[in-house]
Amino acid sequence: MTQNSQTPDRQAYYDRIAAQNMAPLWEVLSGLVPREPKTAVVPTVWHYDDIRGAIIESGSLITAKEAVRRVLVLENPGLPGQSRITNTLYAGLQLILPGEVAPAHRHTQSALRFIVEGSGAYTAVEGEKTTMHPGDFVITPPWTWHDHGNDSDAPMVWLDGLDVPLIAFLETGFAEDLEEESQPLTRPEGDALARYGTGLLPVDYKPVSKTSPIFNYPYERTRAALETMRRDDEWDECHGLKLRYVNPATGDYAMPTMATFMQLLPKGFQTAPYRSTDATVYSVVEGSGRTRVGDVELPWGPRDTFVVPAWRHHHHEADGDAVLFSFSDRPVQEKLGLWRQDRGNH
Ligand code: 1HN
Repeated sequence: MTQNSQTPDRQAYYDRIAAQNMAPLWEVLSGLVPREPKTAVVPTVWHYDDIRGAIIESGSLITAKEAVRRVLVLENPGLPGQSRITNTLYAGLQLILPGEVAPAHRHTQSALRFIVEGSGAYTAVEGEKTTMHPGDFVITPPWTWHDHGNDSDAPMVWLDGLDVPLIAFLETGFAEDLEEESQPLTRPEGDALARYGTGLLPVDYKPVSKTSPIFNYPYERTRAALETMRRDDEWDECHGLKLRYVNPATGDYAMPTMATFMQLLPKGFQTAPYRSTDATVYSVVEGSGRTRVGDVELPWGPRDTFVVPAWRHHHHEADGDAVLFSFSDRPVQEKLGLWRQDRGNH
């Protein structure tokens, strides 16, 4: 699939057929069908200590109500101005101050929240509130009413991950606002976790959506699972100890378009080289270390966010025990039979 040479008569022909809304495939074929994924996404880290000042400052510039969602978008420097952290995913850090409300709306984009700083703010989804704590993984399924509020006495910051670019590509975005600022609550807090998140399901339960019915996976439980499992001392050479969040009603990923994971890398662990076709966003919960993507070194510590592009060899190094949350578009790729991984250097 080599590029063909341009001659004056060919160019004249291309100009003529362009007027008929046609173009020669042979001039673009190799770009359309690359030998392997070529990505504009650049490996990047956002150090929380460096950006926290700007996040807090946004709180004095605009209210959550006026902003609707007061978020600093984490823009991949390889995709400037596109509100993307990867080709298919959006990420941002959202600030909500004590007493504020981010008004209720719904949209077809799926959202995840991963709590980074503060405790005690809530999100309400389809009539149920959940109080959020650092390390909790919280879901807003497509087309569900959601509003956030902070009844605590400290600012709260979380990482938002959405499939916004993917939905834009598919041209399937719809959204609407609720008339009231906060939605009416119809179920007690903790109802979903009790109903679906204890290894039990209501006897006649049939999944009503492609998203997990659990909408807060508390860090306390996730961390305890990792801590108990580490006693087996069985470490995957590429991942350490890595768990995926699951929809208990189907066994599938918790969300239809975004896979979410939590992994433990013990003190001093260095993972083996790995790559996969799903560009992945990481949020560091505990510990420090670095991820090497080719020649690029991404040093990280607690609350940092970093992104590894698709199909780029990388490995992680943990200084002390480290816990990493991550998400990607892997469920979409798997359902289309496209997902690939490469464990090792060759
Ligand atoms: C959104 O609805 C939220 O509900 C956060 O908190 C970030 C980014 C793009 C589009 C919608 C939220 C968003 C968003």
